[in-house]
Amino acid sequence: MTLVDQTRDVLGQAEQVFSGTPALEEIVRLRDRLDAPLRVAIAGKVKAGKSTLLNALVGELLAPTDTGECTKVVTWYRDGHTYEVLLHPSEGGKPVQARFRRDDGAIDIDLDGRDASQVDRIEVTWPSSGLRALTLIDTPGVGSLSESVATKAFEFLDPEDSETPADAVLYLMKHIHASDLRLLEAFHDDSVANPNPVNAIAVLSRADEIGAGRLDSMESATTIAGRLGEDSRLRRLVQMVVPVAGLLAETAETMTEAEFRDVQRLAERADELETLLLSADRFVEGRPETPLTSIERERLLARFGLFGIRAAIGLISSGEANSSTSLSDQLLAMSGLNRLRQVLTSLFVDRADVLKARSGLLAVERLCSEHPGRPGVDALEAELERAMAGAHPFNEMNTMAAIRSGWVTGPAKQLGELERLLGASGTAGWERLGLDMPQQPDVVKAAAIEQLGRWQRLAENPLTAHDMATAIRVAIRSLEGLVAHPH
Ligand SMILES: Nc1nc2c(ncn2[C@@H]2O[C@H](COP(=O)(O)OP(=O)(O)OP(=O)(O)O)[C@@H](O)[C@H]2O)c(=O)[nH]1
Ligand SMILES: [Mg+2]
Repeated sequence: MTLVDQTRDVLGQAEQVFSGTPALEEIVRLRDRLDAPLRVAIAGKVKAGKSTLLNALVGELLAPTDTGECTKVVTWYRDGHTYEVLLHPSEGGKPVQARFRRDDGAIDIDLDGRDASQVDRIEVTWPSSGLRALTLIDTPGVGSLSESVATKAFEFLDPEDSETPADAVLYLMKHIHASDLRLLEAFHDDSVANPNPVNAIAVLSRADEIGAGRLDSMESATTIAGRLGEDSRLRRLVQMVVPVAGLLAETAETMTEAEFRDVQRLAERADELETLLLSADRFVEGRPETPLTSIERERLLARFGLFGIRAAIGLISSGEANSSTSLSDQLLAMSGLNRLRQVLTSLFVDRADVLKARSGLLAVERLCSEHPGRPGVDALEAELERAMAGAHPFNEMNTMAAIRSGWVTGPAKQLGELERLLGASGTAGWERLGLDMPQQPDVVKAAAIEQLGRWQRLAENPLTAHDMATAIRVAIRSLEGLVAHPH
């Protein structure tokens, strides 16, 4: 029986235990979630670049990145057959359909006179291949605006308080900051392991701004992200830190021919523009003899950022990019979005069933703890315990979290290998085994057998510390799984 089927059974049992109570509705919703795409929330401080990154990931300009009322409301973007926008009122009750428009920018939603505090969330259904595998949830920035918006984002990410809408989170940050860590901690729970990095990835956002627009900005961002990824405080909270220049990625994904031509015109005068490109103000106000008007330049700056304009001019003048397609491909590669997509696939999409099952089981656990005396709750809790303890993917997650929290100690290299075996860098066989690329099943199997022997000897060695041996035994099970079903 798969973990999802097992979760479906537990939810079925919960439905009986809570029939006739308000909790029933939530349980039905939880069951529907098992068949729907994984839900990933994009969170972070105000103006961290959340909506921009969402658009880049979808490959369309959907989420508004201005200062409108809608940026203060939690907004879901999901794939579907028709275009629809639903508003869920804060006071509860049925969602209402909202009018919306879309010209050539973000979706412009008419809140019909409501302000952000009167809308609990907006649900946008938008037919888009970029939303097929993941439903994305854009959250209002935490840390300024009004207190109430900030509090809402905290509640939204805290499974202890309410039904958690997200199975995983992408946390955007420009720098590591005490309040960033607090927000991340709020998203984690203590039931599977506390804190648990399995369903969180950090993005070092607006990476192009790190070197003040210099062309080596992305390299600096990669170095900083690597260092942050080694930081023990962060390692307890997220699986990894990926640098992304979201604006560049968004523009690369949605670049028009007219924009390409504008950059081309600038590139023809690349030499004269050098001093103009030293700062955004100079670029916009620049000399009148530049090929574009200052309004055109301002628009270009808003789309590409200073780094993006420089990079694009460089690629065109050197002849590396001679069409809008080749320019957008190269800017995309530079932006770090491809890497983030890879990470999302191997850590979230490929593991979607486990993460969804986890959300479902944790929600039932919370319902049980809220209704301790209710008939049937004890039996349900026992069933829950069986499902949680018996599932190897959960053991892998717990062990990974234990290593990350410093509860398992040992040589760093060994711990790194263990994490990888447990799926920290992806759950495919070759990723777990540390092979360079996808391999045929017989190659995976041979490598798994070789590594299995080594870890078994280590687990049996009386000098191996107890916690380490326990962790190794979980990894041994993972290896045995690969030997039986190499993939
Ligand atoms: N240079 C640069 N600017 C960016 C980047 N990402 C976003 N921006 C700009 O930063 C501003 C805020 O971006 P948003 O995507 O709206 O940020 P947000 O986190 O959604 O903001 P709130 O929802 O208001 O908290 C916009 O003007 C973006 O164009 C980036 O990677 N590089
Ligand atoms: Mg936003």
